[in-house]
Amino acid sequence: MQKSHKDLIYSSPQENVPDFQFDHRVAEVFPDMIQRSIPGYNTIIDGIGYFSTKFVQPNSNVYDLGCSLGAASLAVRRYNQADNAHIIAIDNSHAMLERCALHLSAFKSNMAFTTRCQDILESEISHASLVIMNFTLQFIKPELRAQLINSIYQGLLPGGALILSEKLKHDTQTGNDLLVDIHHEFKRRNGYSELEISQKRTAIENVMIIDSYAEHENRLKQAGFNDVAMWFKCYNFASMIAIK
Ligand code: GEK
Repeated sequence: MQKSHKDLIYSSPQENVPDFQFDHRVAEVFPDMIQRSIPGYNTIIDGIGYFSTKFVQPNSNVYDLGCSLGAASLAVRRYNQADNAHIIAIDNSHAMLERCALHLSAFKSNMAFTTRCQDILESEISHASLVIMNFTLQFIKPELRAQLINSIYQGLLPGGALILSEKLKHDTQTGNDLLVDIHHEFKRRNGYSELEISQKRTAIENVMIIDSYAEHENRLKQAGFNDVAMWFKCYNFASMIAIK
């Protein structure tokens, strides 16, 4: 494993905060950034590994879409013994994928893997027993999300599942403000300053557009998933499992 550094990207004042990008600077600090920013991240990764034992079928594909450094793929490979299953980890950030390949190859497993530097909107999903989108859909243009969920549904085998984790918007202003506030408190307690929190917020606001749970559930149901369960929620972060 390569060493992960402390996330200090937004610790000094920036005159114009540019839009957030998954570049080399972010890849270098990503494990620290994601741990200190997403409540329950480790629980979700571990849950993905556990669920994979229920869904991964022999001779099938598993897709990790927007894999970053490969934490979800690693959990699946750690938990899973399915014969001849293959994991395909996809990310369009070269910096992320380079490190992901190193992480995955450092861990021995029966499950073969391929890494692909590709836009997930252009990735063919086929013969899949499990598809994972762990905090990735929120970075896809809202108008393109339904088509992506439809193509995942089409590429899944009967009985296959999509695990979808997202930051959520709450329907009412007061409720939403409370969830945003407690999430910021979570970040403060993890050592982020007010400046870091507010500059990160500015950087991400045009890049990460979040939906409500109802919007996700409707989109998943429209695509054909008739069993959608929210299995994790903490503050405004949730993970759903949608079964074909
Ligand atoms: C984890 N799943 O640790 N095509 C491919 N990749 C994309 C695209 C796209 N169109 N858009 C964004 N990404 C990971 C965490 S991070 C979440 C996922 C976060 C990639 C982007 O490069 C980044 O690596 C990832 O999606 C989102 O379980 O940082 O909040």
